[in-house]
Amino acid sequence: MKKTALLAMGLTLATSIAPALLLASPGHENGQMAVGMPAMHSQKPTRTINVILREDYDRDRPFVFEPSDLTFAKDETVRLLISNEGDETHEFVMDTIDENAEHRELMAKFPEMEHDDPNAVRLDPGEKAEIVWTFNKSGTFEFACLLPGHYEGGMYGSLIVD
Ligand SMILES: [Cu+2]
Repeated sequence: MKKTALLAMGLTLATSIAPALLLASPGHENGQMAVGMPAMHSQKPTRTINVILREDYDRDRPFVFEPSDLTFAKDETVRLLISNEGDETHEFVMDTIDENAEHRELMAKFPEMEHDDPNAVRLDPGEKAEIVWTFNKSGTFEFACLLPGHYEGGMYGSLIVD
């Protein structure tokens, strides 16, 4: 009887730990990144920011984010509603400037590479997605589209948390 109880306890522990391990992505404990973290369920966004991804071929650098810069207060939780209103596939990736540069180099070598990260979305024309995010670290970061040629074509902006 005692043995069965211990075994049952062992099973409960195992099942309660497994989902947490699955959720934690490698290198980002609890999803915490330099740029912040996915909002906890208990943290409701205080505002929605619409971010539009599109092209404007009248410009020298035709790949466009609207707005072109984002500013948040430290510890703010926001809902980013990201819409691709262009004719090409685009991405929205929030990270440090260095991480984005590294990631961009990788994507230039492996254009088929897809990210499955909470800080990024890739959208086909007409698609929308949302990211609910807590900016719990201050600093100067960047949002960018890392598809080959798009960053060089103007598709990045500064993301400031202070
Ligand atoms: Cu793009």
